[in-house]
Amino acid sequence: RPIGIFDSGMGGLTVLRECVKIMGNEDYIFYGDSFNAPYGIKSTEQVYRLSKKIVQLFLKKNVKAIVIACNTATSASASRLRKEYPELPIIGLEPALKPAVLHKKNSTVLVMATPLTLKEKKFENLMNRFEDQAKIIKLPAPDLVEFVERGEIDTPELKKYLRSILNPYLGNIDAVVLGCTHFPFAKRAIQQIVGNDVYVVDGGAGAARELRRLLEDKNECRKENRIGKIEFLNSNPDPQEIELSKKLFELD
Ligand code: DGN
Repeated sequence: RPIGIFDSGMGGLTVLRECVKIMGNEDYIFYGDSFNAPYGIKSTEQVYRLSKKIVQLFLKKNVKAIVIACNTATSASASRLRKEYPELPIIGLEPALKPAVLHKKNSTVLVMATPLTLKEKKFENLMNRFEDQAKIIKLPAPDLVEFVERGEIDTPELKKYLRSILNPYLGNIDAVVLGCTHFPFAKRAIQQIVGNDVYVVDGGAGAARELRRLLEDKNECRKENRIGKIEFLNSNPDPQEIELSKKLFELD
């Protein structure tokens, strides 16, 4: 049985990549909801409804687990969906605050994410857990999602945008958390701007490890040595969306 992974668009491909790295023998279905992107400026209820529709589609395709490869959709819908589908392993993504804070004592951590993720109670709780160990600054970066959705991950315009939002913090931060699954596509550009001394971290690899752990617990990991299949789906009927998904997935 396949594993379903979804995002509001292309961002979740960064998580799919991490899953394939450690479980390349599994089959995956990747669903990008580009037609309804971006999620980051919608209401919690709207994002929950969109996520639930995708979960139902995945269940028709008999998935054995689901990764909500979107920080925004995770904060808006993961706990409700887990209650509604208690048998189904549902893995979510959340800003990787822990490794960023633990990286260095008394550090200043910049969290880049969508406005909705930063506004949700879930993020407030996460921040409360680490607030006495680090100074945490929130930086909403909704336009970065749009750049990635257009396949722009290394253009002068993208770098200009990143410089404009990161400028006020340069020289004063120890770590940057990429709290949106679209952002690792721009990791190289972000690292270049903040400098190599700053630790730039995202939650993709951690989510992939959690998926493996849950499947191992249920004894549902594939054992055979094979190369798994990946099916790319998108809510936008334009075939270019699938082409872009494949292209971004294969980028390193
Ligand atoms: N990729 C999504 C996330 O991780 O929050 C957000 C993209 C969006 O729809 N704004």
